[in-house]
Amino acid sequence: MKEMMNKKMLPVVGSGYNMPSYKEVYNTFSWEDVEKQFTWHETGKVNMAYEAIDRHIGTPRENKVALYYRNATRDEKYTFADMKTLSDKFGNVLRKLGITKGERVFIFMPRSPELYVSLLGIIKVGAIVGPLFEAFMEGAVRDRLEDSEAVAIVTTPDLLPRIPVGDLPALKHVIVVGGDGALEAGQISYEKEMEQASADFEIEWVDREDGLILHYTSGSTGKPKGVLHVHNAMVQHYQTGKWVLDLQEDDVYWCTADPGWVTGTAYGIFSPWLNGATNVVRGGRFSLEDWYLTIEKYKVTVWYSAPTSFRMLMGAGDEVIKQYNLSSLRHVLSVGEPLNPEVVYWGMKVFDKRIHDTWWMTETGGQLICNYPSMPIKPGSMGKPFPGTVAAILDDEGNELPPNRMGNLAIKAGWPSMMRKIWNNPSKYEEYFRFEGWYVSGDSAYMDEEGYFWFQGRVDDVIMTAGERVGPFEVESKLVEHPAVAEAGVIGKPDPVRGEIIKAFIALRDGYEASDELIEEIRKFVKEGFAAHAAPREIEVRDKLPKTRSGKIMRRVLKAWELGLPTGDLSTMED
Ligand code: 6R9
Repeated sequence: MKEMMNKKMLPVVGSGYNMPSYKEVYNTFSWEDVEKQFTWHETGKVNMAYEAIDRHIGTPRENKVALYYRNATRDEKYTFADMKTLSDKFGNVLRKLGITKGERVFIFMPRSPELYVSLLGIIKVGAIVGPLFEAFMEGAVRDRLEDSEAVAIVTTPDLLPRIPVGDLPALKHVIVVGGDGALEAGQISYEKEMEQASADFEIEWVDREDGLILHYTSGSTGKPKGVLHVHNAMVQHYQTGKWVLDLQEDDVYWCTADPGWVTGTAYGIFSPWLNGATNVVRGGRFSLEDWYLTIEKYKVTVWYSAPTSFRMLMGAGDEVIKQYNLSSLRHVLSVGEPLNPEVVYWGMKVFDKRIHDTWWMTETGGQLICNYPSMPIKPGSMGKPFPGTVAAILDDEGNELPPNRMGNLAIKAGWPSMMRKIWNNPSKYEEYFRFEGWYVSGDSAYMDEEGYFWFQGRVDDVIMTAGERVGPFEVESKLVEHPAVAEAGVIGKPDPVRGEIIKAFIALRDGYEASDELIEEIRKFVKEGFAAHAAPREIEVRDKLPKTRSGKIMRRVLKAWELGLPTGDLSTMED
């Protein structure tokens, strides 16, 4: 099967990247050299918000735009100086409420400048910030606030009904952004407090190992896990911003992720601002035209998005792209799910850019396996480990496997942005480190002879059919190469003879109708173009596939549907 994978290389395009050749730095790089660039290396006084914002004050970046914000009704910009003043003020608002270091303060609202100001202010008082997707319903909000014993939450009037205040004894303050409705006892107006707050603020210096952010992530069973990251993560956010995002002084950077997802904080806030980059934030749902318009309007140069979005753009056809001027784009990246080779080739065709895949997880806090702009890439591969980190494929006993063998993707423990705990759940944390010295990701992958890593699926998604191990991703990638297929999710369905058979759920592109002939044609397409044993025996057409808010196809939900089993925690599923 592996031999069937497309191993075509795409060479480096352009020059002048921050990162020299990968080979050159892999063996010489040290995280300690990165740390030395921060003053806290000597003073011991750390705060992420200081490094991301305040540090630029008094430098030529002071009046540079830190944040461009736009939604249906607002169009605004904020300099680094503005962000400092506003977050200092919000820090004072929180201090007045008595909020102190280590307490958990949540944010539950749509993307807006106030969200970013709040997040920085929370960090400035040394509290731990917990960002939530605005689409969470009451149960999801309750689980997270209860588990973390949050003392305050910043939200909007629309979302207030979804916060079960009465059930949350630890929750003392509800800060409401916008709206002129009457506030109830315990509710505080953001605008009123900000108006009165002084901009004279003394930041809370913390230890590099102190808590910074709590991201809840769903597993396949049980309640969501609270993944805790610490201020030290900045070392990774800073350096990956240099070498992976390739942020340079004049860049206008757009990360499309919501801060409810780790990508929207690590790479939507910390990494770009640590590097002093101009950050674009767009509010509202995905819209084809508005996405291209955003790139055109701000002359976005570096664009970080997810396969699901790229596939939607691809599915809409190339005509629409011609109506926009996207020539500002210099560097394009993807994360969250495997990036199908088809999408990479499409990117070459329509943007004349390689789309650089990056692999990492909520738990890893930062990018770990990437395609670097200064490195030849192989479409379909996640790339190579970031300098300073070691990745390997382990068997189920923890032994390292040779190239081309599928197994557990693991990272040598100890990179700067690694999670420091699972809130209230030490045994869950330890499960990740069950093989001495390794963090076991739960992803299944293999490494080729040249050290490129190839994603196969979550370990529990890998299919065993007639004695062959099949990674669902390879089959999905072949399926979306067919002109009629917009999206595909592939699962193993129990079968008395073959162990499992391959079943595909697909959504069709606009203009295609489901029919027996079309299904048979798609099956043949995979069989002949990829591998006979990997052709789905069953193909079912659906209007939409179940996806997380970050765009991941939820194979476990497909499987539960198929087997008529409970679907588990669905709080992160898209509507
Ligand atoms: C950042 C983020 C983590 C899981 C991870 C893997 C999948 C992420 C990927 C990828 C293939 C990539 N994933 N990036 N799979 N290629 N480039 O996504 O965090 O939401 O915690 O998800 O996402 O399965 O284990 P998170």
